[in-house]
Amino acid sequence: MGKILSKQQIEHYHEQGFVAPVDVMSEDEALEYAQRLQAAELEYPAELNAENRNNAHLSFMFLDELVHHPLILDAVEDLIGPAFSLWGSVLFVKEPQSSHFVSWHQDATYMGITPHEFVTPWLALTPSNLETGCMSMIPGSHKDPLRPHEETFHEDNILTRGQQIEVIDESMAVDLVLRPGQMSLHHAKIIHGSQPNRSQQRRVGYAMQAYMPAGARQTLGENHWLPMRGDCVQPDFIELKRPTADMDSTGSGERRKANQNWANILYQGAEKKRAY
Ligand SMILES: O=C(O)CCC(=O)C(=O)O
Repeated sequence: MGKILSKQQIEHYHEQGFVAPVDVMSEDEALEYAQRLQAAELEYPAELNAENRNNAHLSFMFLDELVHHPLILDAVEDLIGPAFSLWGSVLFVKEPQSSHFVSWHQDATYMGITPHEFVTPWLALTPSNLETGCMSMIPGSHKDPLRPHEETFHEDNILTRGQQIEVIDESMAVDLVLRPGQMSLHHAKIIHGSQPNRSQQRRVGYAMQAYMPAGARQTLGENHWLPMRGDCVQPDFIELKRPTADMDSTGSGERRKANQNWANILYQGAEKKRAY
């Protein structure tokens, strides 16, 4: 038994590459966070539109709260040990009846972080199911070497390069159905993706992407980190500061810096570049 996850859940993560569902908060609490997101979108539309959903925890207090949620951090500790920091976060929003999807991919491919032992908690703020376009995983695929990804730049693909793994046995896929307030945690190398949202409601997932164990390093860009637990300091580590109020100048500056670094990393060697 870990701090929060059972022995079976921890084994499942290491064997299958993911664990779900894990209860984090009540459904009502999660829906309140979804409402806070909508209020922030109305107040600061340019800061949270479809092209600007990376690292918003550096600018918004309710997201800073989520990336520091003790239960989420306890689960992360159960999987990667007591010392870790946060690389970044992504709001994955699919509007009602929209065509946006996430192709089969492995996070470790373009993130530039080694070793490939980082973990992403994905918290559902609204229902995530077959109709709204939940994530699906190929169990055990994190144990194989990274697969080649074709860069499609498909306009409905949410990923930066529309990168996708061509040949997948989809009959193996496991769908991660989550109620608001539940999370999944997935491994850096697991093959995963998601289908469009065919429902009448928004599908909002908050990916804390990702928590890095001590010793992990960025190899394609600058080492920007938000320390979380234990000692993760390294010589060229650039510690990001937390916001003290929504859109305060500290947080906004830190977010700009982190997003620019991300764009440099995620588009390295790409033929095209999107606005995010
Ligand atoms: O939200 C989705 O549908 C996909 C998210 C994803 O690929 C990730 O969190 O790594």
